[in-house]
Amino acid sequence: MNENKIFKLKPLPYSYDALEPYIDAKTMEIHHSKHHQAYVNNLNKGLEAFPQYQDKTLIELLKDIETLPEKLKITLQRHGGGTFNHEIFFDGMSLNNPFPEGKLKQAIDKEFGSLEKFKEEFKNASLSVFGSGWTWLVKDKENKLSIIQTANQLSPISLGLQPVLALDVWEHAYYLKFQNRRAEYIENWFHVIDWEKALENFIN
Ligand code: MN3
Repeated sequence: MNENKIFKLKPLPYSYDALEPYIDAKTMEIHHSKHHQAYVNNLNKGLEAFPQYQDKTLIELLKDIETLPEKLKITLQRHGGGTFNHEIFFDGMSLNNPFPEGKLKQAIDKEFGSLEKFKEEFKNASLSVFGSGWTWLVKDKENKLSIIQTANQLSPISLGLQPVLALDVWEHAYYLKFQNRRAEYIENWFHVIDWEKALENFIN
């Protein structure tokens, strides 16, 4: 494969320990350098046999997933989604922007009633993901917000939805620190949502 066509692991915009004490450095290191890297590697491997698709961006491939040859479609569902979803998740965390503002705050108040009610609904959705998957705050083409779950690594992009916030609820995202206590992981994640990044996702 041409060097330029190879997808690369997106670096974290902060250090592994930047989200302590809410998300621990060891989890962040393994999650990013092992799990996320493996999705990127497998995406590149899966694309090797399809040179005619190597000029496309990851978002284009995920959007057009239904038009892809079956084998490539599976690669995109698993490893393309895995690559993209983790970028949204990791880029969406910091300790710097703890409250929603502007248009996103208005949209959350309109759709859910308040930030607290949004959190309650998001938490319940995250607790009820069965098996491995994700919880998302997404917007549709009319800018309407909703909370959805996706199984495994299916990306909202492939459903025609724009991700605003992503929470990884695969056990690898929290097991080292929280073991089976997913509720505690979710509560801690609320402290590290980067609401400015979420606003950027919402208005773009
Ligand atoms: Mn993960």
